[in-house]
Amino acid sequence: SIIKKNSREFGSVQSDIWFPKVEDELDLVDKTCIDFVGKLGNSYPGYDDEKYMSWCREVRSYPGSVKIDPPDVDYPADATETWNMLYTRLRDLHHKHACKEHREILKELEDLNIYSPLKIPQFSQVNKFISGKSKFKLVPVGGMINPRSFLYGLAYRVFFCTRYIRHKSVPFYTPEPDVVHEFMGHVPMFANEDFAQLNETIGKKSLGASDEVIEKLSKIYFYAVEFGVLGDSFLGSGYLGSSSEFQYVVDNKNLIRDWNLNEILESELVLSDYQPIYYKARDLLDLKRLIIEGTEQISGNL
Ligand code: NLE
Ligand code: FE2
Repeated sequence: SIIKKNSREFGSVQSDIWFPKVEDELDLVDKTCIDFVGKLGNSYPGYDDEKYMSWCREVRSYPGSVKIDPPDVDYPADATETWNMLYTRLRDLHHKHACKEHREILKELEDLNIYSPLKIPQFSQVNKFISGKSKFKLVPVGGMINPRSFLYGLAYRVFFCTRYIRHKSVPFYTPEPDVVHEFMGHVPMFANEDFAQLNETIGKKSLGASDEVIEKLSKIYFYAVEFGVLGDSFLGSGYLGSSSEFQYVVDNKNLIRDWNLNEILESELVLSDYQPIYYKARDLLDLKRLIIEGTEQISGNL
């Protein structure tokens, strides 16, 4: 097999598995998404709402590129109402329980009128904001892409991100990433340099990695970024965008354990229900340290 060597940006990553050598090559990753509609059939929320389904299909099919921000999405009134209702509920929970880094940036986003209960944020404005802070940027995808492609993005400070919104009939929890999950969960933290580094660290270890290492990195990402806890405040995007799971984790602190890499690597990921266990670090810097050490340990001689 051909050994591709990348000596330009990542020192000595050597692998015969394809990986992007420069940011532009991220446009070539496989962005096929998990087909929740196909999987759930007529129990998919909104299945019979033809207007909603065809609007979603159109938004999801936009072929994103790292080279240019997408044009703004035209959100129908229904979508904005769902956003408004969830934003209002979540804001209260965020105010009380989200970690201070997340709270501070959310406030800044509101002060700049990039975030508001009245309109769903647009990539153009959000990208201007976060790229000024940490050089992270959102690039549109249609749904949940495969872990390898997703992690490859993080290596270049690119966050593959959805732009449709969940259906109004089942708003409080969804297994699928949507704008509520992305904007209320993930996005604010990308303005934080330590968090950006933590993500980039996981991403860089994925470049050209074996499937086994990709699976381990995904678990670390999952328990740290999607469902992590910092001391007695909350960081995980997986519940920061879900008013029902957010309340659940706040009410069930007995489910929160100290970070434990071996346990994490042995666990099975739960993708369509509240988590049975959450892991915590002392604070963001502690989590960053745990990620650097953990990813080092599993990718060892990469
Ligand atoms: N369960 C989350 C929510 O309802 O916002 C979405 C998780 C996406 C990975
Ligand atoms: Fe997510």
